[in-house]
Amino acid sequence: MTQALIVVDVQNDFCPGGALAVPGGDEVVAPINAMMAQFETVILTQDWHPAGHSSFASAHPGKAPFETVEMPYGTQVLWPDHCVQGTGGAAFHKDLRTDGDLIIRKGFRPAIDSYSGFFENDRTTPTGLEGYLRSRGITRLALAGLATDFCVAFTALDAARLGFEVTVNLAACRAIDLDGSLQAALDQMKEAGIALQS
Ligand code: VGL
Ligand code: ZN
Repeated sequence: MTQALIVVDVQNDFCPGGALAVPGGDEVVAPINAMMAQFETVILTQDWHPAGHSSFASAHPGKAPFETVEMPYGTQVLWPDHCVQGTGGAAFHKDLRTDGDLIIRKGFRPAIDSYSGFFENDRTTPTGLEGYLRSRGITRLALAGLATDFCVAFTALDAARLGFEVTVNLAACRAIDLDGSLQAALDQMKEAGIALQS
């Protein structure tokens, strides 16, 4: 099998009641569990920040969540504190199947955020996921999870840039949609030749 499923950040903090709740975030669990049965290789990503992470508004005096700040690697949206390592908010949704082959944690370096499962937000520091997939002979990827316009889109765009054939299952994704970020992400994914499935 040359195809893998990547399940992006289906964690409590991105579900209703969580610190950075994505509207309808928990609705992806059932369709993703069903998808998992169709794939021999399943990888889950997990947003995994140290307390005080530089992507948190609380780490920037005078800044509020959803404002932006200039970092050495570019513009960074500031988020409410979320997915802090070892907390319940960072745990996977309790109904999500987590019996995949690999869990890739990201966003653990204090000074840089990582939306993508492949590269941190400087778009160059690798997570190791590419090597894992290549050494397993995987060339095609299906993606689902949270959030469509941030971690799913960044992962999909990096995958396409690396030469993987990518499909995003939009029915199993939900978006944050900050100032048109969903439409922008959909346009960028289409432009990159990513198949969008609804
Ligand atoms: C995400 C914002 C901050 C995501 C993670 O999973 O889309 N968004 N950290
Ligand atoms: Zn995060």
